Amino acid sequence: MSTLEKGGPALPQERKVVTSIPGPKSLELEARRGKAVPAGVGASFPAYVVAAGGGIIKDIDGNQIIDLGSGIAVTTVGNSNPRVVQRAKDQLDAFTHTCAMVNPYESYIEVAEALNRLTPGDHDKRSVLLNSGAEAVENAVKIARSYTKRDAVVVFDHAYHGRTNLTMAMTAKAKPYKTGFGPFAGEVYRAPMSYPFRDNFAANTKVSGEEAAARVIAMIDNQIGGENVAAIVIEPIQGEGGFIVPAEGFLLALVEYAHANGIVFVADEVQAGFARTGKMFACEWEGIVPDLITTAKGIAGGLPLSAVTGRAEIMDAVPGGGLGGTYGGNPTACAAALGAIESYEQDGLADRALELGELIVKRLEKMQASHPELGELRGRGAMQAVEFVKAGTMEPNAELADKLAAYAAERGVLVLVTGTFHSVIRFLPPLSISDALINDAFDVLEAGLDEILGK
Ligand code: PLZ
Repeated sequence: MSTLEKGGPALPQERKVVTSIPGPKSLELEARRGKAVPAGVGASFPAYVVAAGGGIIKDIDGNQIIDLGSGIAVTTVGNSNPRVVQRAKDQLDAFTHTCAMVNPYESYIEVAEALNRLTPGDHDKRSVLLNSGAEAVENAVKIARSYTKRDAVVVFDHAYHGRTNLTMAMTAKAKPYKTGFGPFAGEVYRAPMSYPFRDNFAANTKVSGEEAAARVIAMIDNQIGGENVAAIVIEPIQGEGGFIVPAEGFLLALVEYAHANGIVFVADEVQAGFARTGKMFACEWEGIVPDLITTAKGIAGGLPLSAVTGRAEIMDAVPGGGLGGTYGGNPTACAAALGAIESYEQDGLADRALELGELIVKRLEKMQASHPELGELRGRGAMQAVEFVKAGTMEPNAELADKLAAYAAERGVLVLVTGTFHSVIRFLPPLSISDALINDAFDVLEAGLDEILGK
């Protein structure tokens, strides 16, 4: 058992199903939740948690569930990672809050320094700390607008950037994120994404990264004018959109266009960042150096923290007092982040992400060999997904994704369904999970697929 698995609640690293899932105690809590919490707050796997660590989530009924979601890509270093917990506990004993905008403290600077060091590019950088991914994206746009003195923001099909008013406008999918919540912030323009599976299937040819970028550039030139664009904001691998990995060269061509036109290039690494893809940041796979990078989720091992990191001259364009917030860079979240970053760097987590990715892909390829409904396998490292289609077509198969996720849930395996067409199952295990648990989970998924589709 590795140090990471031993961390936190030291749960036995095995799947155990002792009741139906959700069990009776979880169902009781679900009923209570329905009377206390608004219907708009969903819960896709309503087994109520009492402990989690390694690759296991233990629920209130005593079931032990294999975690292939990491709380949506957050507990990358493992739940209750010992380095995170120790530092957070020490901080809680020292002080809980002063407000970094009133009485600052060293850990805020340490986190900023670590982000400046770890993000791509060796130019002079600054980082501002915030609370959520959406808040980081909002601030990146504020900073880009302040620096460029321009308004327009370019985002992409299938993008997800958050649930605040500006980030809703930037997010692509109407239901459940936008419908009924308008009017949305203005000056947000959507460009076509490079989506190799669908681009190439439809055209029955290969749309290169450069060609896909040319579609975007034509759209910007024709509909906005490059000189009016403050920022191009893109997830280097789209998360909620379905783990869409753009064609090689797409991101680089956009960075070059941005720089030729005085546009700030923003990489939203909220979901793909922090060793998840086998490199500290997903941008590194494409050899690009963004001007600004937004991070959150994996940054602090489960505590709420986010950041915008970027070129000093851009970040410093906002006058004093223009950035901040009561809780931004909360001391306990900063302490946790320092523990998480230590774990990424000292526990070889990027390499572990690659190993896990290889294992997952091997298992998925085996399933794909007998089931053409697995339209495409894609991702990098421990950020992998399968897009389900009706066999031999590119018609999304949301029903199959849902059925398989439900089959897995009943047997104690948590997977998350995602994608614009709700037809993608994504695999985001904590990097503290064992190979044995991955194999056990995929045995369940394989049997599920055979049962649902007929072998
Ligand atoms: N940018 C790339 O993935 C959050 C949201 C799930 P917050 N993704 C999970 C849901 O249904 O709310 C996300 C992301 C990318 C920004 C965000 C927003 O991060 O911390 O949820 O605000």
